[in-house]
Amino acid sequence: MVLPVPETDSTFSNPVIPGFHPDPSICRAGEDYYIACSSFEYFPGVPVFHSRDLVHWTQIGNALDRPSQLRLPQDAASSGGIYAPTLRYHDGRFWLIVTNVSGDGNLLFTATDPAGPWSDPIRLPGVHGIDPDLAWDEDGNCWCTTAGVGQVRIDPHTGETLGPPRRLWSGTPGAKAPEAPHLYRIGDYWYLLIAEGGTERCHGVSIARGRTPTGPFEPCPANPILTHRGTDHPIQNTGHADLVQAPDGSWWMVLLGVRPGGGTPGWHVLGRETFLVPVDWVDGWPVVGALSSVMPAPSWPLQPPAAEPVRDDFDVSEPAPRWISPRHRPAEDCTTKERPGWLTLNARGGSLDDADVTFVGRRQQHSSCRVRALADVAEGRGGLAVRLDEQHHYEIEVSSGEVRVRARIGPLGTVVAARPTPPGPVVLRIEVTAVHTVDDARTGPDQVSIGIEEPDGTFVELTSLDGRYLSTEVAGGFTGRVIGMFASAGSVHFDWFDYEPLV
Ligand code: 6LW
Repeated sequence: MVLPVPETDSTFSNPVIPGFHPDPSICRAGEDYYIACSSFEYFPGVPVFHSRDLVHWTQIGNALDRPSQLRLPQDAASSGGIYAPTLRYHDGRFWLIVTNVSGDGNLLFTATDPAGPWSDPIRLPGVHGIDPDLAWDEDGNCWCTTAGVGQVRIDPHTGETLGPPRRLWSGTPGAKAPEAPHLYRIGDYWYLLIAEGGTERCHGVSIARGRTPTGPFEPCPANPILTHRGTDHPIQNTGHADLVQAPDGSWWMVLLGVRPGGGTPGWHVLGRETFLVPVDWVDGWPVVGALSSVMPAPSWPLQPPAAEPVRDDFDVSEPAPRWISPRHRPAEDCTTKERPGWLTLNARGGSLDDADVTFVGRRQQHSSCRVRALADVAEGRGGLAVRLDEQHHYEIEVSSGEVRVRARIGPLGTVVAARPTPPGPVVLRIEVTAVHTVDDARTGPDQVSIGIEEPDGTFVELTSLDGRYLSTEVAGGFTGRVIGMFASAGSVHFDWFDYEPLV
């Protein structure tokens, strides 16, 4: 696991958006940059970030925060739901196009403020495939390009397709899964950027160019212009990129990558994260800079935001945009209105093994972190959990009188520790510690220590579990760990939730 290196005034640290933030799409409006990422089965969906320096990003909302925008049925699979977005700024408006693979297919949204509200969806029944892209030509035609690299002209105001679909490019011969297309008019050419090789260790970025938005396109002789396939680079699975030009004329690429820990090939637990790398242009082709965890800073001053507070004390009317839930989150299930200053979770009935669990969590963004929460279970049962999906999660569950730790790994789910606990609110703790012994192939990426705190703050560990079983290499899927609170019966009230990065 490559550990983040604190930035200096001449460097920045990758990933620029750590944690489960895959398939980044970027646009610029004046001096402001925005990124949108995939969100799969989670509600609200499509996190939107803002930056003024390309390096520091702050989540300003979720584009899909209403059921009328994001319909995820209970049978929506984990890693189903919302696939890759494209975010663009055109004609003074923001445009977002995504695919809901568990519902309505390709959907288009607009907003005047990317922080929201975003519109209700414009459906695109004539656009097939995932990873839809939007590009406008000088005549005002809007071209929608999709994975496999098909294309159709659309009316972005109605969703109507205008004209027949066409195939633009099949990618590099022998490379599978040409996807994540983005079309740009740069200089005298139209450039078609794609990912290929699949989103695992063979992932890469390739590009082609043509004189019109519909081609024909000639592949770049240097394809793939970015890949870490076949290397032991600490950042792997690099692909699914998007390009943006800064006000000073320089070009930059955002892309997804993973940071496996625990030796080679390693296990990644934070999902596919968003990275930034500079791009030069040579003979009309992009040349991507070397991607690493420490990068030379851009030429402009960096504008780091205030550090995120460790504690969320729920003294708010609505949960912050970082809080997400599987599939949906009726307001009455997760509210700060029942007990002001507390977050109340009203159990819908399912456990973490079920699709309808009442769970609200935030993405784990650091390889080592300490999570604590004060839970009052006088009216129910629940606690803290590290979740990848319904078949991969560790949790500490407390009810009046007993606390227990349960682990679910694939088909196996079992209580691994239990002890009596006195009545009354209790502080629960999950502490994730990255293991840095990279030469011990038997060592997973991290250890997950789970327990409670005595009234004097003394930590009583109930058990410590191997983190490799909550990794994508074990569980599969497109997401990453989400750590949060759950209720499995009745009502559970949380006074505060701490997320403290340790590394
Ligand atoms: C996405 C595809 C991909 O639609 O994985 O990494 C899929 N790229 O482009 C889900 O993230």
